[in-house]
Amino acid sequence: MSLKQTDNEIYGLLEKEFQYQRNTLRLIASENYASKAVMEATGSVLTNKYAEGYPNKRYYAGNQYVDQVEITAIERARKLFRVGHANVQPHSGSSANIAAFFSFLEVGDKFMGLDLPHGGHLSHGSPVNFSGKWFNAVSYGVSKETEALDYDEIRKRAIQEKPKLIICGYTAYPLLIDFKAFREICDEVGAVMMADISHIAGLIAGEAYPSPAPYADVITTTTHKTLRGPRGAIIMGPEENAKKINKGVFPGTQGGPLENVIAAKAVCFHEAMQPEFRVYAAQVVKNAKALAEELAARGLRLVSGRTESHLVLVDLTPKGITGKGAQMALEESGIITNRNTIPFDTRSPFITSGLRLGTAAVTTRGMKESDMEEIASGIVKVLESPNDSELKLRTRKEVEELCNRFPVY
Ligand code: DSN
Repeated sequence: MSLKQTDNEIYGLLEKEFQYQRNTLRLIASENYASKAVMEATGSVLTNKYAEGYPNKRYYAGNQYVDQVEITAIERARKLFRVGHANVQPHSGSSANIAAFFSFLEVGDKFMGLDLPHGGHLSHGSPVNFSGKWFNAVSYGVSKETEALDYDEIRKRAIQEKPKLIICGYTAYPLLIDFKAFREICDEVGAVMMADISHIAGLIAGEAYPSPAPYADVITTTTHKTLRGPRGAIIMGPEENAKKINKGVFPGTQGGPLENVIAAKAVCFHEAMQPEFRVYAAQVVKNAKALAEELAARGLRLVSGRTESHLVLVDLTPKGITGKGAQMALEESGIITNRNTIPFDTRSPFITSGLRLGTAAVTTRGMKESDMEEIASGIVKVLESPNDSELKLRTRKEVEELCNRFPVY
């Protein structure tokens, strides 16, 4: 029986979400629209199969097709990211990061990551997360003046702290990362170099952003952000780290892999190898740059002053509105964003002084630089009058018109 016949309640909610995703502007930097092919693989019969272990070394019988799917995903990930080894089993970005830590660290070991309000991720050492509870996490920050990474300061901090592992790759950092500089710092202090490329994986695959592959000992990434695949993650690294990485995932931190999602990861890697994906990745960055310029021209202050990636971080302090207030007013206008801390934020992560915007999803819809002008204009008008109900209604209608010009699915 179909979902509609079996469970009309959930069917109805999925229908509503489908229309909502179609008719709103999705500017959350970590979201995208996966292809129908990716969703078909995610909803496939592989959801029925247990496959603990690895291809040709499973703990359950009946994996002849599952093995072929997982091997295909591994081979495609290796080719796409030009790495010696790929483990495609992690369920999520945080699961991948837990596994990476367990591959290279013992509980209690010291590691260093970017501070959360400066753009780091929860799993990069936040005291409320496993990474900060089970490990001795120390942090580095961005420069107060430039709001960019200061590699001399990071080096000094690494020499002082002597961490066993250093993470680069972030959640809310708009500029390019100098992966070679991190390699040099890691070599100087004898640390493992871990790159979490969750946000920028699609840009790296499409050659619109430099790759850490020549430098990093271990690379983690989600597959659903700029890479436009299913919700999930992978871990990569040079061939010599294959055993360590695999043990960190299974049996270290996970049981049965989600082979349906692994099939969808394989589909997404195939899509990302096509020439049109390269065009897509370049357009994501062009759109983010255009959006940043238009927002700045309309008086918003950009953290780090600009973007070199898919995301734009806005400091709302001069506008006298909080991140939470801005997120709500924009949501009421059909513009979906997320509040975000900014470096040296004086507000809590629940309120925040910043707003994070990303162009991966709107670029998938086919939008270009000129459309970013329209989006920036709508955003700024709402932020200037967040309590104007008529303006929000009008903006919502304009958003729907824009979305109708760029349909998804
Ligand atoms: N929640 C993701 C993001 O939005 O960046 C990171 O896990």
